[in-house]
Amino acid sequence: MKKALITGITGQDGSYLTELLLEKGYYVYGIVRRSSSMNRWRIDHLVKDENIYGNSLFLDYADLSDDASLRRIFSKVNPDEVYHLAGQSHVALSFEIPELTTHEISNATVKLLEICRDQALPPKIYLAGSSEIFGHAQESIQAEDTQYSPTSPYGVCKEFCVQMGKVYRSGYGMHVSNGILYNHESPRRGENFVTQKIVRGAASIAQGKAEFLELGNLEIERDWGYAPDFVRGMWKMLQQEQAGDYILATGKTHKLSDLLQLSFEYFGLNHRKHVRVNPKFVRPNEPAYLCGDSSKAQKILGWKPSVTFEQIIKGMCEAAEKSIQRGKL
Ligand code: G4F
Repeated sequence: MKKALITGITGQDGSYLTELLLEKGYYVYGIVRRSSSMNRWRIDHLVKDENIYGNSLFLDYADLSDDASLRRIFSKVNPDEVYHLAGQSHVALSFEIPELTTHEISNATVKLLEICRDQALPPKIYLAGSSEIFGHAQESIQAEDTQYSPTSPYGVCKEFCVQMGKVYRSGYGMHVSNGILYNHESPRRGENFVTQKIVRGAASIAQGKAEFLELGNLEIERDWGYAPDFVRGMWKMLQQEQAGDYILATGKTHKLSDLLQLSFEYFGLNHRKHVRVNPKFVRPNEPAYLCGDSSKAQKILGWKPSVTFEQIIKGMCEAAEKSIQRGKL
């Protein structure tokens, strides 16, 4: 049985990846931060399952800013594969806290790469890159060789990690793959990302708990995919003999107004009557449009997206409706 170590196991991608790896018969080790408030709801069903937790799934306290705790876990686990998903993941927030973003994304990645390099048998490594590295790209559809032109501290840090991944791959012959992922959503998406904010905002308005939803830039267009599809791509990258950089994207974009229309209509509402712009949610700078070409992943990994944008948003609306029924929204 292979052993996988996941940083960021409690996040959207970490939770789906854990399910996938457990299905595939892995031992999964997750690194969790010690904190006064438990934020493990995405993996709660696995932790509460006695057949899983303690048998094939293990959680260890460590922190990416704490060298000793990380090294201890590596000595204990000796992982075959490392999926590095942790770090500040909110683009808008990176303008507010650029230093912490740099620390959590860039420094932490170098630290992890160095620890992996020190292992007797360095594990295969997945690094979570982002379409934000393309920023104001010249090409309307970006591929792996499109020039990077990030527009946010987050994008710059992610470019740094992608470049570092290449350096460790070419310099030390390590198996480091960069996943350059476009937006990917699911019912487990955090509430401060626009899909979940809109779905839950519409649900609140439908219940009479609010009258308006305040958003930032309404003129954007994004390539939104489905998170469980994307974690399949991460795993496939580490099953290749050669490491590489891969874009995971659907190749189809939608406007924010499409997202608003689908979500509000699901709850029987007209979004035009309930949405207003609040400048506090407008970012200082950002790409208006991002669309990815995943031909390389399709050809080499045999990866392709399986769920449409409409299905993703419907699934998120259904999940919000269930939360309402359980009195949780
Ligand atoms: O949902 P978002 O916050 O995601 P964003 O910034 O694109 O980042 C996500 O996808 C990246 C991959 O491309 C990841 F690397 C990153 O970690 C994260 O998962 O915003 C999507 C779009 C933006 O253009 C934003 O300006 O929606 C626009 N938007 C408009 N009003 C808003 C809002 N976004 C948020 N979060 N909140 C708003 O009120």
